[in-house]
Amino acid sequence: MAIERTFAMLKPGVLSRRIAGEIISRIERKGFDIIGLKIMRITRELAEKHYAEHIGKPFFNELVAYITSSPVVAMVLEGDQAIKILRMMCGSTKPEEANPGTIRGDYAMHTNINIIHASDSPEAAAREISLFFKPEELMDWSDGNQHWI
Ligand code: 3AN
Repeated sequence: MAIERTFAMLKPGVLSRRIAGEIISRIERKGFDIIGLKIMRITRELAEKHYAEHIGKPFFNELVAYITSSPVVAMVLEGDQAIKILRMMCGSTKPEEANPGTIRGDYAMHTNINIIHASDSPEAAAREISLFFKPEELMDWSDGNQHWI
């Protein structure tokens, strides 16, 4: 087993569409432990840090404007190979390439508003978790079901 933590974010629009519960439900059913969860409004400063790798790209300003435009749901998820498995569940960045059954494949039409973010590497996960959550906001818990997941 390789227990990992990953950062996930339901982007602006998800709360307005009333689909946050459905998406979180998929994540829970898969078997992830939700160890951090909050609704927040991302500041421009945080957006620029989070998307630092995209500074200078043609879509950067639009991306920051979008991600700061209304509240997001930020999460820290834990589980065996959590980073890779959550990325698989999200599907490809471009919704037209995301398979049906993935979150983007089922809920998104446009790359610039592709509804969910998930860390793409252990380094990104560590960086993003510390950007969005204080250590005391993360809760380790065990329900005795791990044997079945
Ligand atoms: P992913 O979110 O799948 O890791 P990244 O890191 O390449 O994809 O892109 C981060 C975010 O930037 C995407 N989720 C999307 O919102 C936006 N984005 C990426 N590529 C484009 C693009 N070509 N046009 C508009 N927005 C984009």
